[in-house]
Amino acid sequence: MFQTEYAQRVFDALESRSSHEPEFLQAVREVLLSIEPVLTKHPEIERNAILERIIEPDRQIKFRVSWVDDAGKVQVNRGYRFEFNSAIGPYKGGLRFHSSVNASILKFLGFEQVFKNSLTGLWMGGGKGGSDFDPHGRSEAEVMRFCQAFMTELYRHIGPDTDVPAGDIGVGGREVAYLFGQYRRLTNQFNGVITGKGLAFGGSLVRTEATGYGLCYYTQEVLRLAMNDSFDGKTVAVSGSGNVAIFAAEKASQLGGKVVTMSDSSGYIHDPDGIDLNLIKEIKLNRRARIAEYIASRPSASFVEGHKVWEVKCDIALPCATQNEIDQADATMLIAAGCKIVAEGANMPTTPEAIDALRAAEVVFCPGKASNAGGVAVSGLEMAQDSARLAWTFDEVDAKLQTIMKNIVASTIAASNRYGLGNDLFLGANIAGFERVVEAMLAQGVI
Ligand code: NDP
Ligand code: 2IT
Repeated sequence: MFQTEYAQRVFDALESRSSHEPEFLQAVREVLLSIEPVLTKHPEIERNAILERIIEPDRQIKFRVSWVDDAGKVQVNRGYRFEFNSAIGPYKGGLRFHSSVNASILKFLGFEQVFKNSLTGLWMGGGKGGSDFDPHGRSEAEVMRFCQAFMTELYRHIGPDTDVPAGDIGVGGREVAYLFGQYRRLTNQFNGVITGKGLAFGGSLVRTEATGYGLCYYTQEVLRLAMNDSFDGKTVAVSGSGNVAIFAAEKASQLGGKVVTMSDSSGYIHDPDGIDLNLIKEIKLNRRARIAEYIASRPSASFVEGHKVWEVKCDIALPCATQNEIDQADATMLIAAGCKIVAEGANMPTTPEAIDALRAAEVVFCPGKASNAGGVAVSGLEMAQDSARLAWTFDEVDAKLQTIMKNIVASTIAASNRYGLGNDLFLGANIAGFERVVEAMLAQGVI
């Protein structure tokens, strides 16, 4: 499967140790396959056991989270933080609260985050954490008590120069605020220990919108360079209806696209007239309700239970829900329907077989660690503002986000060209992200 003996050996060893961690193996395999030209050109990577070190988290923290629900019953969840790599900055990456959370999923996310954060050009290492707690259906008070219990263990491991969490699935502004409050109470410190905070207490403008907006800025730049084209007049399929999906849909619409689908874990809505985003925000952000409620107010729309959005014809596909949500059959449908570009807003939403199918069919494929880096990039800008004790305007942060996303496109294409791989966004992202971390690890010695 691998061209180099080194990558094969490292992957085989990982596979035998981590056979119970399929998502982690999937993420590592993709990166190792992509960076083989770098291994061949730079034998010092093998001499210094960089691969062996980069696939092993610096630190793995697992803890019990005990809390009391509204009925007075004691609940126990698992909490985690995987501090993956800090060669280029403090560990940085989100917290996921979802019933499916386990070590494999958080290790894949932490591993991806190392290279994503590297691509932003900012000083951020990689980490990820979370819990198998499911906020759906929980009261405000339960969410607060859970977040306080979670932070009561996590606080001793994190800090503004050590490890800076943020949101991810199931963790938005509400949860970040409760987590921050408990950190402040326990440490008696007010600092930039977590990003995605409210604007009243150290948050950054544009952080809420950043992942979705950044995804569209990235996609817009790729459309321009690869096809001399734009969002204008394009039909866009978005999956998910959370933080990333909503603001991807908003920016895609602002740039002239027509977003016709959104989804949640129960199914998808199709609105051929274009999704009414104010209605979606009311249902998903204000009422925290199910997406099916959309059709009650929109006669033009339909709800398809238990299906994925990829059966709807589109020019641009923006998967913004979760990992492995586009499989080979979905890719085949997208290709047959004439989809031109798939840009990942979620982390690893496309299976390896689907990526191969899309690339073989010359659908432009934008890998998440590049295309969804806008969220963590603005987290990095929030850290900078917190350190400086000042706040930039919306336009200042938005302009910096646009520059970062364009730079990611440029640096990934440049990396791909350096290795004679043409303008390959997929290989280039893995190579460019990897090279910077390797440079820092080599310079800093055996750690
Ligand atoms: P949210 O919790 O705000 O929204 C998640 C959305 O995806 C919801 O619509 C949810 O539906 C749906 N979803 C989640 N899990 C599943 C599943 N197993 N099957 C089907 N649908 C599912 O999360 P975000 O928008 O923040 O995150 C979405 C993706 O983007 C994730 O992959 C995340 O890692 C990635 N990401 C997030 C960033 C951020 O800044 N927030 C930054 C970069 C990437 P339901 O409500 O029914 O569960
Ligand atoms: O996957 C991601 O990049 C995030 N969930 C955001 C991480 C962050 O630290 O802002």
